[in-house]
Amino acid sequence: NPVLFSAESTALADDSEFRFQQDVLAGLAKTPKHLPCKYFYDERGSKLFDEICELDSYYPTRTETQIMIDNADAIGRRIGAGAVLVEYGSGSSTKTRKLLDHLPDPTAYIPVDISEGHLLMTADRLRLDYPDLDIHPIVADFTQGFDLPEVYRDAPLTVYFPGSTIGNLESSDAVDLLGRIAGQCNAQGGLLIGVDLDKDEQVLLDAYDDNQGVTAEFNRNLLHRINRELNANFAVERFKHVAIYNRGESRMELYLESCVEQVVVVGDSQFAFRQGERILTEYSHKYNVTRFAELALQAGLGVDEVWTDANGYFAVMHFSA
Ligand code: AVJ
Repeated sequence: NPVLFSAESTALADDSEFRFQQDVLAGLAKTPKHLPCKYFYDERGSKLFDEICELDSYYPTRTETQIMIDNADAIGRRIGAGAVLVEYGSGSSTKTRKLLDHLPDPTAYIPVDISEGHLLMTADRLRLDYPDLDIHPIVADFTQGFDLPEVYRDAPLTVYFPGSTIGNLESSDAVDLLGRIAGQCNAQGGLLIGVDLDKDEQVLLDAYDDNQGVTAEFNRNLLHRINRELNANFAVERFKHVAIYNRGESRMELYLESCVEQVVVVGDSQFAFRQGERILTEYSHKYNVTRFAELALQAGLGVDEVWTDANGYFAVMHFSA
């Protein structure tokens, strides 16, 4: 029903615009200033992220994809027949195709993403290539929880959470989210998750501060989005992309650093920046397999099987509740 659908998506859009505004105003009022990384993914941000994934220096996508290809049969067997696959943060669903191609007779694919246009376009493309699969996109911020269609209640449900997006969360938030996933996947189902592993610092710095400046543009795009959607006046060229590795916390930290002392207007509010003051825009935590398994266990998920690459850069892990 097209009328019902457009009414629903308008309500969602209004609600998410309001939340975006609240989160930005609250984040810029904090010391230190902080903007949630989930807001990177407007249309332009989703495209820039896809460009990052193509960079030679950005090892996670290519490494994870290769792990999926090399172990497709074993992963398919682990997930089993007739599965409903729910993907958290599906983006362009590129890795999912490798998975779908090796699943025995999957029932449905439910991509969940915050970026509506990108999600619906991806779903349409998938429908062309997988005509027998029930494809049911859900526009949602998966960190806030969402409802699954009732029809699939009795099918084995696997949550697919690739890309090491879990690395964006601090450990208590990661445990909370893994706990909700544990509640979603039933006894015949499980969780298949991509986890980026700790590694040589220079490899990480090259991946998060690429020499073509794509990651810098991806980071600064958040300010363009705030200007456009929240009536703000960030002079975007006066903020520079900074990527540092925090060894104590095993994480990459991305910032936007003010090049000068300046005042920025966002709607009815004003925010002062000192020269060199940074806005934290993203954490990307790096784990090792044991530490991640311990974290998941706190959420009631037990590890079944782990696949990695020869360099030990990345892990794909299967868990059951
Ligand atoms: C999509 C969160 C997995 O942390 O590597 C890439 C996002 N940020 N380059 C990551 C990202 C900068 C990415 N995740």
